[in-house]
Amino acid sequence: MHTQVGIIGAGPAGLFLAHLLYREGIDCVVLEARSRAYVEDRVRAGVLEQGTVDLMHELGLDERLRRECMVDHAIDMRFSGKLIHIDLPGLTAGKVVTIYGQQEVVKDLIAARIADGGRIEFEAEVTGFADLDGAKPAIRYCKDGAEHTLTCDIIAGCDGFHGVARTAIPDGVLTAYDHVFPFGWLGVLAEAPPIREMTYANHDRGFALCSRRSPKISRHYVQVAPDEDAANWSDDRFWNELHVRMNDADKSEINEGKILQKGVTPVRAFVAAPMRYGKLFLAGDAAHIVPPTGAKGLNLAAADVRVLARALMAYFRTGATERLDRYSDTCLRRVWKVVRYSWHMTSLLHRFPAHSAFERNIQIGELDYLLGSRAAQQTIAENYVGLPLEDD
Ligand code: FAS
Ligand code: PHB
Repeated sequence: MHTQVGIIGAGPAGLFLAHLLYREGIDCVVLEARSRAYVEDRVRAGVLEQGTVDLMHELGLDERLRRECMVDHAIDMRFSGKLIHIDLPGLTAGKVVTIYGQQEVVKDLIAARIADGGRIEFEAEVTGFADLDGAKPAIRYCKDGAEHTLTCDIIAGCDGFHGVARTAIPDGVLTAYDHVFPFGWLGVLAEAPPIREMTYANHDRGFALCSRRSPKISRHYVQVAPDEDAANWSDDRFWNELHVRMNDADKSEINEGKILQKGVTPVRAFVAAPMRYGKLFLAGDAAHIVPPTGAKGLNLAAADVRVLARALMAYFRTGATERLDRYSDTCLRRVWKVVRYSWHMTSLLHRFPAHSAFERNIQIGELDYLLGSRAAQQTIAENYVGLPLEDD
């Protein structure tokens, strides 16, 4: 079997890329290791920058998003009994963020691809490659117990941090930048109305975040040890800790409810450069992981594949390779700005076990400065709503 672009992974990166290529008449096949039900049920991100919402609109896929999403006009930060309210549109000439679960984005993208007759092979695990830097690159994958080969003109590695594409690049080609934070996030999805604003807390006992997925579904997180087992946290223990860290000790604000999903996510930053080897191009989590504090992972994946799709359009239409040759540098400029912002938000809002009293006071001092500085709040706001996309 042959296709112009072999895409590994049916997450946001792979699915957005498939739609962008289909729109340009470029043939592609998506190979996804998991079942459709599995990828559609995976609870992850929830905050969409305007650029990601615009992409859904450009692809004609935003009808349900517009009907079901929430729009956030502010974020709050709580510390030492104080409240920082960051007015997003007031500080960014009218910009806001959209709340719509990643699993809903994935459902919409999959349904549309299948309706268009697009090829998505589920339960098709990629096991190897051939000729990545040659004239006939190929993907080997396993499906229904049989080995298959897909020959491609180009391969897009959109298979996430634990995928196989990045590891197929020979030693000595990639430089990996890895920064693991000394804590994790215990996240829950709960059947409970969210509080008024997206709210972060830097409490002596640790970070907490009260987020949302809809007017009836909350998404909350508390900082835990990096190797914490979610089984150690009963529902009561989670809710009690969240009330305390959010300065809601009298439980008058945060609504409790049935917990639908509970899990621990590591907090790390990772970047692999370059995001290309021969005919293999990496996009999304396959190339980089941003600390979840910035709510950027999905949005960065969408930004990568916008750049890749534009480069592939030029390549297949005219044979021009300039945009493909610039792909990695173009994406990495945005990646490092977004990693920096997410690293800063993580450093500002979490309790670091190894912090000295001096470092703890520096952290509180920075929050106090943010409380009183429009300029400092504008910096957070312009990154939170999403930096402008480069006209590469
Ligand atoms: P994905 O990981 O979404 O998709 C990769 C796909 O490739 C998967 O479906 C996988 O099954 C498939 N795959 C892997 N190996 C394969 C193989 N060998 N063959 C075929 N297919 C293969 N971001 C935020 O902004 N906010 C959050 O709160 C947030 N929470 C997160 C929680 C968790 C537990 C995780 C893991 C990530 C979270 N993220 C969050 C980041 C997340 O949203 C990613 O940035 C986003 O999924 C990136 O999309 P993709 O690059 O498409 O990778
Ligand atoms: C989320 O809802 O998953 C979320 C929201 C804001 C963040 C991180 C994650 O900063």
